[in-house]
Amino acid sequence: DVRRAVCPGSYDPPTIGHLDVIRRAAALFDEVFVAILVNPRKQGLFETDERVEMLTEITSDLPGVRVEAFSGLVVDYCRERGATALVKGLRGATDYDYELPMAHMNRHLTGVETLFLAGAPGQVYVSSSLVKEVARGGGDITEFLPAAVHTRLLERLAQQA
Ligand code: COD
Repeated sequence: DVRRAVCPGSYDPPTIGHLDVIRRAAALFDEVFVAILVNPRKQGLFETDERVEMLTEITSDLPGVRVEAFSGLVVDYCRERGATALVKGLRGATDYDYELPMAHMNRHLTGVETLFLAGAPGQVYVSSSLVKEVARGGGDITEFLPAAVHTRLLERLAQQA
């Protein structure tokens, strides 16, 4: 039996925190689908295609990991891919409060389980939104992003300036 999991998120852009969760999920499951939510109501800094490219690049050393975009409900995406679990990172109580209702609702909908991985201690303050805010202000965020993502973020902000 092939064990499949989904790591869903916005990934705008992917950070070292995201990558840590994906790596650890890949060590636990045969196949991991990194699923980028297409949200037409929320304009991100990066287009969906760009997020797919970045995640594909930074996970290229991980066999069994695939990157895709999805829209609609994450439980339907899981069903289409034959995945029985969602894997999410927990940075702290705020993530927990946000994630718990979704975990219950998703299990109610299709029986899909949610596994929480404790965020790596040195990375629990890393988020896409903070990284973008600090980078916009000219702060150094090199160590929080995979190198390929860091380059793209600086390029994008320079374009906007
Ligand atoms: N350390 C550990 N984990 C981290 C870190 C870090 N530094 N940074 C991020 N993470 C984790 C987050 O906790 C989260 O689990 C995941 O990485 C993705 O984070 P984001 O910010 O990119 O993505 P979110 O939180 O905006 O994604 C939300 C979803 C897209 C998963 C959610 O909205 C969803 O499933 N939507 C689909 C529609 C749906 O099914 N809705 C009903 C749900 S009941």
